[in-house]
Amino acid sequence: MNKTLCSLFLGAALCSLVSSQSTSCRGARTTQFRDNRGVSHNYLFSWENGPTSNLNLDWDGAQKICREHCMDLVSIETGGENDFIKQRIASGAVKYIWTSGRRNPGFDLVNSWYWAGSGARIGPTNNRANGDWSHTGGAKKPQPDNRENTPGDFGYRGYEEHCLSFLNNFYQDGIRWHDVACYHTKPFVCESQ
Ligand SMILES: [Ca+2]
Repeated sequence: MNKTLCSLFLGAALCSLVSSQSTSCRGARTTQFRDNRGVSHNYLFSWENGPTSNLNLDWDGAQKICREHCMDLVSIETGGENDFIKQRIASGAVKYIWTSGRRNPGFDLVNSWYWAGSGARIGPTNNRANGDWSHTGGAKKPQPDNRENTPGDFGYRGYEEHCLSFLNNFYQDGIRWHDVACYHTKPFVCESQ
């Protein structure tokens, strides 16, 4: 609600209370990172920001919190940005995080990945140079493997793995990208575009 409408319907005092409680777009602890192209974006690491420090959310819930801060889940655009995110995961000893990476359910594992935050496509996943996919996972297959939706694979539950997470050395593979079913709850990283 904008200020004028708010005053009209709620009165100035209540209006100012409402506005002080909608902390959207300000108040969150963010960090700026400037990539090698000279582009700067702000990042919110859920575990470093007081009100979100203990939150583990599914992908939709995490994206909703980012939106409330006028951000999106993080989209990786450069190797430097990828390293920056990984360093923060390592220094916070965070087990895993959500990014904005997505694949539409039912679409193929190779050509259908994109960043929901920036709208950019992720290159074909069968070229290992496109991104930071792990060489392994719960079923000992290179990522993305859609393991939870692959009958016979370890941990099969019939859910598509169509969200992109960094896992922190889960499979002795360092901090790497994995396709994960979106219902899992995790800390998250938001980014302002
Ligand atoms: Ca997987």
